[in-house]
Amino acid sequence: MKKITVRENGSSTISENMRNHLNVIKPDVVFNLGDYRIEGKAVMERTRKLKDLRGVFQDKTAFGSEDPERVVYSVQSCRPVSEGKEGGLFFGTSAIMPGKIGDEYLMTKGHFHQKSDRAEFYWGVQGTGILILMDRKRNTWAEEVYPGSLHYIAGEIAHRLANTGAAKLIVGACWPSDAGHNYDEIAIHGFSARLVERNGKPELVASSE
Ligand code: PAN
Ligand code: ZN
Repeated sequence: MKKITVRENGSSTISENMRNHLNVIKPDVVFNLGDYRIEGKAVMERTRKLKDLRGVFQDKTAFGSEDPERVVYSVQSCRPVSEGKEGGLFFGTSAIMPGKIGDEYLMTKGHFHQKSDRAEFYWGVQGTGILILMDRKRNTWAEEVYPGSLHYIAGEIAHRLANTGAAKLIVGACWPSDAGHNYDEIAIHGFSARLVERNGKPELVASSE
């Protein structure tokens, strides 16, 4: 993981010394439209392997027969301010590998935000997938994700991405720097529906748990 250079007081590291009147400067960060990598300052990356996703997939036998070191997804994020700072934004990408565990598509852990009223935008960049959403009453629904699709995830809505295609799924995201992640609720109670392949197609089915 790359070290993030964010100042103690949470102010932006990005080009502060270049903010002189009438200066025209290069951006400190670039979203590379060739490989969809974020390059530049204050960029960090986290990779999730199967061993990090115990309890996420329903089919424990299929899960157990897989290589725990298999990479499921990675998240890059540009964090110009400290995590937790009110008023800032983070920009990120999630890249989810294609494949299934049993009949369930590879997917992210999923979370509510720690400050649970904080919203987020997702947008489809490459590949095809499904954004699984769940409200506080445990109603679960989903939106199709494809290049150009735009998804507004309101506060109090848990969210999880699944790759239903044959290629890597890449999704952009923008969220408030004070949103945080609450993984515990999903780790304990899960979503109330699972995304499985039925007759070659993705289908949301009520969880048996
Ligand atoms: C995304 C997610 C990313 C990985 O950046 O963090 O897709 O999913 P998990 O965090 O559930 O493992 C986001 O929603 N940020 O708020
Ligand atoms: Zn989120």
